[in-house]
Amino acid sequence: MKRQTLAFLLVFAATLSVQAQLFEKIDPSLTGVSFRNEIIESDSFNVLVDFYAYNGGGVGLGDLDGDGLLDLVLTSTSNGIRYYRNMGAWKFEDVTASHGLAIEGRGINTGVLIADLNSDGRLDVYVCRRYDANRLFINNGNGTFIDRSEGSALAVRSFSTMATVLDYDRDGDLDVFLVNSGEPRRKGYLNPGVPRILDTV
Ligand SMILES: [Ca+2]
Ligand SMILES: [Ca+2]
Ligand SMILES: [Ca+2]
Repeated sequence: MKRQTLAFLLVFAATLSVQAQLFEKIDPSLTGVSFRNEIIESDSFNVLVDFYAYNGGGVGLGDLDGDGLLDLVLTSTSNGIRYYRNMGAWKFEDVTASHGLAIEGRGINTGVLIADLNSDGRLDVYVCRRYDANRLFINNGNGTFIDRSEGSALAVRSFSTMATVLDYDRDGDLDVFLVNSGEPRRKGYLNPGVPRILDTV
């Protein structure tokens, strides 16, 4: 019995050892991804006045420029968003400002959705926000973006937490489902199709 127990422990330890090797932490000084989700508290913004103050940011992955490598979009509570282009070999370049994905002004960023929202074959970016409208960025086709929030039905002011997509009406394009901490708590947005997507989604 003791031998069986010892054998079990050895196998268990070996399994843990193998599992421990599955991931390796790569230092931000090597990857270039130094962005942090900072939550800057104040008298007017803290968990006592906003129950969702610690909701956190989001992580989006997708090949935004079509070079075959997954690019990275990170959002944060108090210090904006970042768009990191994947350069290969675990190197990333911050192209947020040069590629049209910066968000200025008030508001808190929460989840980020990466999906082809206008059905042109290129991934678009949708950022959920609190204290401001959600933002819709359409891919120009080369990994640069244009802010098409204004006039879009997706510029929702409902303290959104996260969005996801599904073809709810089975018409071949992606519709959006939003989860909010404000009202309405949940809501779906049907995509009317390519010709109208930039005006109303
Ligand atoms: Ca890429
Ligand atoms: Ca698109
Ligand atoms: Ca649809």
